[in-house]
Amino acid sequence: AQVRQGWLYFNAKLFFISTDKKSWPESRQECKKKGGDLVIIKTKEEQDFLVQQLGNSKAWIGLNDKGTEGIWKWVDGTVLTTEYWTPGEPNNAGNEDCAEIWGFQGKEGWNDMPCGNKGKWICDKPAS
Ligand code: 2F8
Ligand code: CA
Repeated sequence: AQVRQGWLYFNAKLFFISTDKKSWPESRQECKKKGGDLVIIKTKEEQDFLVQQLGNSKAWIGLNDKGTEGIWKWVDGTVLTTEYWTPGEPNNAGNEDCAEIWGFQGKEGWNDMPCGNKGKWICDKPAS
């Protein structure tokens, strides 16, 4: 992908994958500081692109069910339509209200995790 100041250009959006690790709320703040937000994934193309970029790692995405258990919402307030959970997820294994994306081979997809856990994160913003 084309790189612009640390952001990756793909399908009219810019994506930033951190190397630092932070909680989900802290990760979201970092994205906002850079003029974006945690990533919203609505197409298979974007999902596959991010899995490819992650390689054998994982990162927070802009999806949570903090408001109502089991009702997953994107950071822009929209509800889930197309879902890319990894098989067996979300399992709320110990109060898991925030979502991450796995690039792990054979387990590609989303997983719910405790929001306070520290992980890498992915931001997006419009390319225009
Ligand atoms: O096996 C999937 C399962 O793996 C971990 O729990 C053992 C994850 N939790 C943490 O890493 C804290 C779960 O979210 C995940 O569902
Ligand atoms: Ca889980």
